[in-house]
Amino acid sequence: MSEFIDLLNSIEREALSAIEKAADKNSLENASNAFLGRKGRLAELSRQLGTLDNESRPKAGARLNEIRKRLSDLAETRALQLAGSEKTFSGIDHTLPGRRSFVGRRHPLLQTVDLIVSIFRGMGFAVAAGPDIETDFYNFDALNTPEDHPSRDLSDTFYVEKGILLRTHTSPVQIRTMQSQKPPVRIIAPGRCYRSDAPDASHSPVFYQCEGLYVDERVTFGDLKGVIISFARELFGPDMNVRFRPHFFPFTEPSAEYDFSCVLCGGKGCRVCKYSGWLEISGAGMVDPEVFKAVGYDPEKYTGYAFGMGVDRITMLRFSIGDIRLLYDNDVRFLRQF
Ligand code: 2NL
Repeated sequence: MSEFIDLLNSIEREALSAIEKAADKNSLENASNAFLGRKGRLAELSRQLGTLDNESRPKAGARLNEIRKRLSDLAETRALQLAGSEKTFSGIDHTLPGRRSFVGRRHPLLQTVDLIVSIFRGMGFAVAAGPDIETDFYNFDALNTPEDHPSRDLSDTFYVEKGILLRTHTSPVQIRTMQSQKPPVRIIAPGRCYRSDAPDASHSPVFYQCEGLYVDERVTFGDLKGVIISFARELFGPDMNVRFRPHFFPFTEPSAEYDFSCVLCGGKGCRVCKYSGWLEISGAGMVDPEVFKAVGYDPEKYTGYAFGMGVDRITMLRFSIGDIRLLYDNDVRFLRQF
């Protein structure tokens, strides 16, 4: 009798260790089958119970059942452990929330360029473009700018080498367009410009400008005023007023600077317009006959107007941005707001 119990005990130890050591589903199944299966060690011992005497049989049977229970519990626990470690091994926790993807957007300056372009397209203007690196002919000479004009100085203009520079306005685009096509020409030229300015709240060495040009027979200053007023009202609303003040530019005659009524106070006077009710936008005028000569247009036959505007200034007014440098820092915490 005790021999049989000893045998049971040793098989139990053997089985416990085999199940414990099983490192994957397959070896666990093999160990379970070897001891608990229909043709396994316990089944074999169960059959041998019949050879025991009537007194020993119930005790041995109870012990056998106890072992069977213990082993199948352990096999179950081990199977769950192995299933758990397999999940970790896959490296993916399907219950984690997803990562939010970063959605970019158009830069506020280019949003303003798009808006300006769409307004002028609506008035029949085409969009022209040209190189950022220019010659002094296209940037200055063709625009009737004197050889000794201060804007040509090294302190005002970035030179790449003698006679080659970063354009200080987009006028060269208009000169190139006039050289390559006959009137009528009705274009706007938006783009990046460069001036050797120390950066502060209202100056950046890189900035965006949009110029406009209309050349045909019998174009007048009245046409210019009409286009600028329509633009102002489409941009900032129907209550907008525009004011022209006499000025001088080498490339236009007569020339004017133009102001919009203050976007913030509507003309009543506030801090933004320095209590004048007006905001200076840029300059405009009738194209100087000298410019027409430089591009091969007959100044007796054609007249035209040209105007400029600062895209940065307009962007700052649209979005109430107080410092131009914010537009060039490319801090996403700032850019995300527009
Ligand atoms: C400003 C405003 C202006 C022009 C730009 C222009 C272009 C050609 C011919 C004549 Cl091709 N004029 N552009 C005209 C008036 C003003 O820009 O404040 N500039 C310093």
